[in-house]
Amino acid sequence: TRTPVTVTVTGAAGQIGYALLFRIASGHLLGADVPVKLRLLEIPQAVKAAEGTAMELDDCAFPLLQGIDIFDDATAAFQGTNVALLVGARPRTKGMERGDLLEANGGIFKPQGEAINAGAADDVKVLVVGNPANTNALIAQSHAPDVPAARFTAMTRLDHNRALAQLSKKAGVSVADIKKMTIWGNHSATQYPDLFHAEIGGKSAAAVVNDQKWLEDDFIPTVAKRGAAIIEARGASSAASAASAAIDHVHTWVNGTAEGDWTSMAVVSDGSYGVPEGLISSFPVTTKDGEWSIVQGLEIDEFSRGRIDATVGELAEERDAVRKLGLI
Ligand code: NAX
Repeated sequence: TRTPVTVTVTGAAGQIGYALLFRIASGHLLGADVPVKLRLLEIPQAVKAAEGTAMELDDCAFPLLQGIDIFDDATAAFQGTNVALLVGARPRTKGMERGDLLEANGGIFKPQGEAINAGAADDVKVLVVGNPANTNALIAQSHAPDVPAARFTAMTRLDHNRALAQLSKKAGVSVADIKKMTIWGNHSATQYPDLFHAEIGGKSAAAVVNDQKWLEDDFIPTVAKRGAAIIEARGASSAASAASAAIDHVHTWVNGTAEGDWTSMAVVSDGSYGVPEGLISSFPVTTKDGEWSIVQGLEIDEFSRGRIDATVGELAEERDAVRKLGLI
């Protein structure tokens, strides 16, 4: 049998945590033959609720689940962790300015970065889900100098999956027939879902659909504002779909992308496609043997260039704001 993989989940008592933990424990994160040990991090007030979720995990009698430990201290929670899912974050509340939001999250992601630096396993992989995800990942990464920057990623896989779903409906094809979808930039309303490089049956999806008005006025805003539409309909923010995307992100990172396809991950920029070095921005990436690389050599037309520049510009502003606050 394989050695167990230790997975730390923050915000474990929240709604994404509730949808995520059962799938990790049942083997969907890493594989049906990989035993897991869970370490859950919560704030003190939510530890009891996390204990309730742990009771339910016990009651599922998952054969792969080799233990659950619950913490309210980040240093302890990240001790020996191989996969860190940073879900817990400070949500924006009424009257909060962007600076306040970034500062409040800096108070969470700076110590978590330090804790990962101090105690995580050498092969640690980090996925930040908690918003503003890209910039929270940047904060954590900048406080973990001993961990390669490439190990800190943020989630745009939900946006990627939303884009697949919208395109599949429009084109009347299965999501499995769509390859090379890309989300560029920030996990925010400025993100750019790119249909020019996406393919249906080997042809550009934009050409197959051949409807620029739909692409600009319907597809892009529907994908970018889907989170708000879910809140409006469900009365609560996306949870099961976000958890499913987190599972997909890590599963792809660990197990590799398929030949002839890629995925979307927010990763530290090396300057590719004019994205300033060091920003954590979503790119088309392939993965192999547990490492990602940015797909190179794509031609970017004027329309895509404008969209990419806008979302990357927002990321640069967020970076400047957290730098000014002394958070990076
Ligand atoms: P919930 O409010 O249900 O749960 C968050 C949990 O985090 C709470 O239990 C809270 O006690 C805990 N928490 C807060 N501070 C913590 C800390 N310092 N350490 C450990 N735990 C802490 O939110 P939920 O719906 O689960 O969403 C979690 C985060 O995901 C939010 O920031 C949300 O904006 C973000 N999302 C990101 C998405 C993405 O695609 N990147 C999509 C879904 C989601 O909106």
